Formats: sequence, structure tokens, C-alpha cells
Amino acid sequence: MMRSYNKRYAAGLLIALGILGCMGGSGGTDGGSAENPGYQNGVYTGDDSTTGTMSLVVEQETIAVGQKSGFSVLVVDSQGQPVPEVSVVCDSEGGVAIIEPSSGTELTSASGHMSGVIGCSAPGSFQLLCRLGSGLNRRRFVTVRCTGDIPSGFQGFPGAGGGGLGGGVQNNDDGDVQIVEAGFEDDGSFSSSDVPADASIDIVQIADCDGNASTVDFEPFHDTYVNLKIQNNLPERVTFSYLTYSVQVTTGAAPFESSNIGLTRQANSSLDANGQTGNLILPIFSAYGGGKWAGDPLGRGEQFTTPGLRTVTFNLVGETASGELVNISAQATASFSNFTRCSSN
Ligand SMILES: [Ca+2]
Ligand SMILES: [Ca+2]
Repeated sequence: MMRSYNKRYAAGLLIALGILGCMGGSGGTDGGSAENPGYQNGVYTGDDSTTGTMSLVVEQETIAVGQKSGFSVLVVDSQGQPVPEVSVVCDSEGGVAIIEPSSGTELTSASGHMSGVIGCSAPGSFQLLCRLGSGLNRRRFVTVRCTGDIPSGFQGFPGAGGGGLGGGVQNNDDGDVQIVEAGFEDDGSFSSSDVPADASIDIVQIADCDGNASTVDFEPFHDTYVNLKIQNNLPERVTFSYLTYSVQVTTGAAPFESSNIGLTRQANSSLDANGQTGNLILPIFSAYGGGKWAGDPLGRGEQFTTPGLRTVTFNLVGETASGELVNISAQATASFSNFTRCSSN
């Protein structure tokens, strides 16, 4: 007998903008200037070379289907001051509607805020994403859990926007074995077993961080790992044997399908019965030749060459102590770009 469990988790992935900053170039800042590096002629032009911060907060991250919640975005510059009149663009997966602003776009107020209202139109876990307009590379994700059944007669939220991030497959909350969180480790640090909130995947290694050819200072650049938090609600032990993933590396091409990534050497590949949770951390993308690759750079691999948001689908296979197949899946979206992780030394 074969039993298949399927749960998609739209991971709640946040981008910690403040850590991306790198004061690149030689002598670009003199340290004594009152000029904020995020501004030019008084206009905010913050980018990856400055350390402005954007935050996204949803008043209620768990919302009953048919109900609404407020959300707000705050944009501050590298000195912690609010940034007014900057364009914020928000979008969502299909089960979350953006009721206000229905266009998804609004300017920040004098206090650096943009606020709005979302509503749940279907049960499941769905991402809300807000980014800065004007080509500023700032994005934040929040996962919204929509609970309960669709109320009879509920017609959705007429006139609302959102839904542009894609389908957002509905939850299967009765899944006996499930992936409850999914995220990425891309900066080489595995400081905790928590699924990281940072969804930034660096695809270009800078060869000379300080711009001085006489010193050797490559940008820190690491393989990318997935971090899956898994829960086993069955009354028997589950042991996982391999993971596969698929991701569209090249726009317009077929998605890259990985080989089986074995778990046999992973100490944590088994979960005890009755609710035990654990994290699986496995390498998925390789740092090679200054670039980032899905699969094997020297074999069947494909390099990420264009920046953008990509959703990675994971499939985890194992079996129960009594020999039943367990097959669970999850998706997580990340921003792939040439992030700057040079340290200012
Ligand atoms: Ca150098
Ligand atoms: Ca980089």
C-alpha cells in the first residue's frame, strides 16, 4: 500500500536588508561627511551599496477565510530616518487579496509608512510580497495563513488586487507528515536550526571587494542549502531517504530537475512518532567559478545568470517504520541577485 502526503508551504521569507550593505569602492565614503550615502541631492537613492531597511508587518498573520487584516511597510534610510514619497509595490499569491491599495502600489507617507488591507479568499498558506519601486533592490515576504472553510455565499473581495505571484496551492492541514517551513541558507552560516527568514540568494561573486587590485579580497560566496522544518504526526517513525527539487533557472526554458540528493549520511533524517519536528539542511545550489549553479557545475548543471524571483519546489521521499511510502512537497520563493556580501574592513 502506498500513501502519499502532499503539502505545499509558501515559506515566510524575509529579506534582512540591513545586512546586505557593503561600502564598495575605494575611498567612496570619507566617514566625516554629513551626507547620507543613501541620498543624492536630497533624494533617496538607496541601493545595495547603502544600508537602508524596509520592513513589512501584517497585523494578523493568521486570518479566517473571508476576513481582513491590515498591513504596513516602513522604509528607513541607513541612518534610521523614515523615507517619504518612495514607491512601494505589493503583490500576493492567489489566496490573499490586496483590498487596499487595490493597485498594490502606493507612496510612503511623511513617516516612511505605506499601509493597506489584505483579505483571505481561500484556505492555505500564501505569500505577501512588498518591494520598493524605482529599481531599488528591497523586498520583504510575509506568509499569511488563511484558515477555515470558505463561508457559504462568500464571493471574494470585489475589486481587490493581488494574486500576481501565482497560484499558491492550498494547504492540506490533515497531512500526517508535513513540511511546516521551508527556507534557504546562502551566507555560509548555520547558526541555528530555525528556518532562516533571509531569502536572498547571491548569484555573482565579486572578485575584488575593495577595488584595490593589490589586495586579495574575494566576496564571501557559499553553496546554497535548503532548510526544511518537518513534522511527523504519524504514530510511527518516519525515515527520509532523498530530496529532489525543481526550479526554473532560465526564463522560458524547462525547469531544472535535480538528481536525488541522498540523506543517508544525515544524522537527522528520521523523525519519531507523534509530533516530533526536525530540520533537514541539504545543499542544493553550488558556488562554482564565481557563479551559482543548480545541479552539478561540471556535469548536468545550469547556472543562474539572470536576477529575479524564483520559486523552488522541493520533494522529500521516505518511508514509515512499517514500510509505507512518504512523499511530501513544499515550495519556497527567493530573490536571486548579485547581492553584496563584502565586509567593510
Ligand atoms: Ca582587493
Ligand atoms: Ca555577490
